[in-house]
Amino acid sequence: MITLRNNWKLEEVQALLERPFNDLLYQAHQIHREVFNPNEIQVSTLLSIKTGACPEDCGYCSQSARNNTSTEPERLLPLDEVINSAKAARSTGATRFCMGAAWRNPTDKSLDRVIEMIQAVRKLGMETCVTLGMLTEKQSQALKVAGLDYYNHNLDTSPEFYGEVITTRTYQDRLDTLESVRNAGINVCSGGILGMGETERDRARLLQQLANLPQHPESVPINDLVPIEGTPLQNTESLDSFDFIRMIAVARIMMPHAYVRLSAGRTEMNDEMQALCFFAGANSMFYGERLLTTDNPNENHDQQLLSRLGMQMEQLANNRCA
Ligand code: SAM
Ligand code: DTB
Ligand code: SF4
Repeated sequence: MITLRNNWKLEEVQALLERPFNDLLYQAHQIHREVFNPNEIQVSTLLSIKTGACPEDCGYCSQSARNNTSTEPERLLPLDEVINSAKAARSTGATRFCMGAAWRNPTDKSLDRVIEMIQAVRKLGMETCVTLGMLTEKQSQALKVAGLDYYNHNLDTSPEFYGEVITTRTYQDRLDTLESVRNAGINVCSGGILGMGETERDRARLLQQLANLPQHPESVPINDLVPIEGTPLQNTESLDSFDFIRMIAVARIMMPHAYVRLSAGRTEMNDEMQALCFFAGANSMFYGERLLTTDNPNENHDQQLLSRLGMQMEQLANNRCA
């Protein structure tokens, strides 16, 4: 029997993270197979629809105007380019198309253009996700009316460590955006980044924040920091692989019905590590050789990996991806 909880205490989360590795993975995997088919993985493809020149100062990001990175700023992509990318993603087997924009928040005018993109991608029979920064209640409702399936907005880290990484928007701003997305009836996609120099306590606090939201996010991306030259975090020591896998397992235990997404950082992970992440409860990933501005494993590699593991890509139940 799976019970959903929204009252996790920090000590409980820390105790889970510190369980012997095999005990933790066994516990997470049992929950995983009670709720999901453990041999299926949901795949989404990303597209950066507006790149760079972002006014925010996120210390990890290639797209902040404050960071001196090699990412070239681009204007909002024309609709036909977005449609062509979505068609290409659909032909490789992706069922969800996620569009990201380097904005603090969208203006109403730019939101109208994104809404056209959402409607066009839906017409292709794909699920839609966008990540556009902060939203007002009214903007969230407009996205819902447009038929948006998921909104991605990450808490990124613990409330305590947050200020070390981002100063231009608060943790509360992020919680407010998540609330407006939830109130509008859009599925919530929210997770974080590991390996930014945070402590284990910070990682526990991130999961506690996510799991203690009034309703668990439907999708929880766990990103391993992609260190980008020219950002304040470029030389951060990488997180131990087992600590990363532990976070996947604890996310699975705390949010049993969420899709836990093995997100950025897969190019640095070997196949065995990814297989352990799937065993620990990750059942979603980004598919296609580009994330937003950085590389992801290519489709051939991922198809081979899934085939070696006897896993399949999840199909849409309602046949929207006909
Ligand atoms: N501008 C919007 C925002 O920040 O909400 C949307 C795009 S932003 C690039 C989406 C998410 O990508 C961030 O919240 C962060 O969690 C993740 N991300 C960005 N750069 C990353 C990096 N170098 N390594 C890992 N994850 C990263
Ligand atoms: C998320 O949590 N990870 C994705 C998606 N949501 C938008 C983005 C990862 C970005 C990695 C760095 C880059 O490619 O710029
Ligand atoms: Fe801008 Fe998003 Fe990058 Fe932060 S993470 S700098 S808000 S694009």
